[in-house]
Amino acid sequence: QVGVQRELRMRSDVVRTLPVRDPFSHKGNHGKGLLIAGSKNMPGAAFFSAKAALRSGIGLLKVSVPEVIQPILAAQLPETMYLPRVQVALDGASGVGIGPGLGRDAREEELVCRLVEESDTIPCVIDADGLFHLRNHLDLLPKRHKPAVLSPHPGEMALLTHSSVQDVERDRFGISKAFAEKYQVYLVLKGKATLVTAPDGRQIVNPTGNAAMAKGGSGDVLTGILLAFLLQHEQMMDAVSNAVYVHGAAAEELAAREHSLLDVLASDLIEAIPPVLHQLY
Ligand code: NPW
Ligand code: AMP
Ligand code: MG
Repeated sequence: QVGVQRELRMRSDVVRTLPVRDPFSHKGNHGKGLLIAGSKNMPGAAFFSAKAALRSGIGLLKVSVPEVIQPILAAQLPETMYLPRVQVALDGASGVGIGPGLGRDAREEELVCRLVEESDTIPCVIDADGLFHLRNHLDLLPKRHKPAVLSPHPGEMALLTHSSVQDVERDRFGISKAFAEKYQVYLVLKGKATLVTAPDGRQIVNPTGNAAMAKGGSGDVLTGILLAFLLQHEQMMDAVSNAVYVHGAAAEELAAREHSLLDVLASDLIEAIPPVLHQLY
């Protein structure tokens, strides 16, 4: 078909494009991430995204959560800094992740829109409830200088396109391309063979992953890897494709060793990032 640019992400593409750490670098060189995630009933989502970002090389991370869950998270994850949700501001961040476990309280809608506007020139990943709050404000996306990255599962994609999950699954390539071009975003349509589409319509199919990932929290892990990789790669398409590849490879790594497809937890996926990266470097 004329004009169709689709490729399968190969292991060699990932190996060739993973970031190289300068021996003289310091933490400030590897991204200052701000993650707006978690709520009273979903502290875990914030934990998964934050820990995955740290395991994926991010230099500094601030997590903005409601004050009520801050002590629980701080006890579990002392490597990050915490910012009360009410005071959230970009404040020198070089990349933002918005949405995992945020909840659907209407008060968060304004916050999501403000951050999408204010993070105009830096990478911004929007997932989960961030997508829910943005669903009626998609016109903010093409105004950004730096394209945003959206990572919907098919249910969220149906919400964004006012269609059904069946419609999305029937034409993953076409629906992704139309959306990414219209809103000028990198679209990560999750599922078996996650499909990444660039704002120019170029598409990359991810070969890694398995059904062990069909469990709560898996997507939240990907948000963290995406944020970390966007702050360390030169090219956004490489960052996004490599994040999706490593996320799926973590599940394969677990299934190939001591796990079955039933017993893998989101926390296990995070702990499988190190062996996957070790093999790729
Ligand atoms: P059904 O009915 O299940 O078949 P929602 P969510 C549909 C946080 N989490 N993959 C699905 O259809 C997230 O970060 C916190 C997935 C249903 O109608 C979010 O902030 C956790 N869904 C929040 O929870 C662990 C598919 O979409 C709808 C689908 C809600 O996120 C869990 C589900 O979407 C979770 O990550 C597909 N392939 N196809 C924690 N421990 O803190 C169709 N659907 O309502 O946005 O729910 O994804 O769980
Ligand atoms: P979420 O629904 O946001 O938690 O995201 C689920 C994650 O797990 C996405 O990255 C999906 O691509 C992945 N996933 C879920 N089920 C499967 C499956 N059957 N095969 C491969 N990947 C899957
Ligand atoms: Mg999700």
